[in-house]
Amino acid sequence: MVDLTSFGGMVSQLNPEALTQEDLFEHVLNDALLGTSIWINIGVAGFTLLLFGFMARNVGDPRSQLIIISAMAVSAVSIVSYSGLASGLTISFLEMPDGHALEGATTTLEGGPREGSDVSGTISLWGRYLTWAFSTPFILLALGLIAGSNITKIFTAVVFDVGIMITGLAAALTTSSHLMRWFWYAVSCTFLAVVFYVLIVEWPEDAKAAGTYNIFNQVRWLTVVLWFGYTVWWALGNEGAAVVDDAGLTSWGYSAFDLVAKYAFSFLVINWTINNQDIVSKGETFGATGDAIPADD
Ligand code: RET
Repeated sequence: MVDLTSFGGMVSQLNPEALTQEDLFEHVLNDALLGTSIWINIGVAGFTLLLFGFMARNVGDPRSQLIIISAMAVSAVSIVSYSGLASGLTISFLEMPDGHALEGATTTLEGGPREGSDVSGTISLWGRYLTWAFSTPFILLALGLIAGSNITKIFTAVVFDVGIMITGLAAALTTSSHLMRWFWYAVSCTFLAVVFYVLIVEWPEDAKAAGTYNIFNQVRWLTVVLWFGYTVWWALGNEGAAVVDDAGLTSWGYSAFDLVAKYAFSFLVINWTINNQDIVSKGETFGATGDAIPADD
């Protein structure tokens, strides 16, 4: 008896390894959802970089400049991140392991020399997780500096933050076992809990002492809510439980979060810093590793 499913499976289907970077580049460019989720963000990141540079052109206080540079670095990394995705350098088709909702899925190439061909797998924009390891520390540095944190807490937040992103990258790229994908995800969430501890428990106290509680409180809640959103979105998207199984829609979710978590965040931080340079550079222990206030000489 002819098994029609396996017969269907014989219809030419490309192996992800057979794809060139050009296939990926063209696919992203020609898939409307995927393409806009990437290219629009390159434009916004570039625009915000120019805007923030212009806004801060007269800031003379070095500590305020450090906060502003840190917030601007988020946009700068973002241009690199999205360019990596757009060029096809940091994206891949992945064949999901047994038990994953998209096991056996195929994707039709949207453009380029092999337009219309089916590729086995779903597309992963893993370059996002990689570059978050470079952009999100700047968000935390800006938050820590505003809160008047000591170096130890800033270091703790940044180290675990990098851990979130690298283990998130591992979760995305693991194809050996469905369980291992979620194991990496759980490790990543544990690291997130450490960062949340610093944001929710430690820094608010420091910010009260520094007289920056109002702005700190605003931007840390924006951060906590959105970072939680990224975490949930991964679980729902095509790389997680695939409740949202379309790669373009999943990507747009992250891009929408990015617009607020990066650019609205940076705008609030920079705008406040420009107008409060006196408060920003006031604390004598800012950046210190101990609690002691240096004695007067
Ligand atoms: C992943 C999946 C694994 C579990 C967790 C995640 C959290 C990601 C976060 C991303 C924040 C990104 C930002 C980017 C702006 O440049 C990696 C999605 C916990 C918190 C703010």
